[in-house]
Amino acid sequence: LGNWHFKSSTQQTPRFAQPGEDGREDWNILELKLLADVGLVGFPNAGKSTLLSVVSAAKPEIADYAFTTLVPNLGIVSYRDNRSFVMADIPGIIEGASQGRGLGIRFLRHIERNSTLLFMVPADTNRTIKEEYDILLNELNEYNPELMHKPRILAITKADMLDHELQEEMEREVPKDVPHIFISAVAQKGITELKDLLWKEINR
Ligand SMILES: Nc1nc2c(ncn2[C@@H]2O[C@H](COP(=O)(O)OP(=O)(O)OP(=O)(O)O)[C@@H](O)[C@H]2O)c(=O)[nH]1
Ligand SMILES: [Mg+2]
Repeated sequence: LGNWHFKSSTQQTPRFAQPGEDGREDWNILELKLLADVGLVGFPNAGKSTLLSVVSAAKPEIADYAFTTLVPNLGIVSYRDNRSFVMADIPGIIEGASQGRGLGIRFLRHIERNSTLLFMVPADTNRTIKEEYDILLNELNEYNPELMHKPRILAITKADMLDHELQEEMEREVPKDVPHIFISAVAQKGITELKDLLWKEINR
């Protein structure tokens, strides 16, 4: 305590203070991890930022090239009866991300603190939905197996590009062990149902 601390009406200028002690010097590296209720997981161009821009007031950059999103974006999604939840749009993940390919694990860590993961596979993928979902799942598992315990939902995005027949065909090849939904952020299809699904998982 310095001399200021010992000041009183009768000791207006105390000339004493407690002796100082040795300090400690440290270097610390702090890691920021975003905290959100829902984390978007998908390849580049899956439509993650577009979805965030449709369900929240966030204004992420959107474009038809890979790695448009370079830093995570958060948005608040309003839900029925004045409730809301937080959604995190993170940069796209590619095969090998857990080994550092693409933007790699720098952003996978942001998924660790999201309570529910929304996997997004575009309807126009040149793989099958299941193949692409499995690659994403594998990258997350390689990065941190604990991520496998988080509730997951699979959204097949850009469903406006599918006609009824194509969608039925895809419906048959969608992985069965995860709840799925066809959505189109552009045509606002399946968005309310998606929010219902997410809300249910978040509050499970
Ligand atoms: N037809 C159609 N196109 C869409 C839809 N959603 C997104 N797109 C288009 O897909 C492209 C990629 O969209 P983004 O939202 O930037 O994709 P992203 O997943 O955020 O991509 P990265 O940030 O690179 O990881 C853009 O050209 C969008 O206009 C959709 O529902 N329907
Ligand atoms: Mg993006």
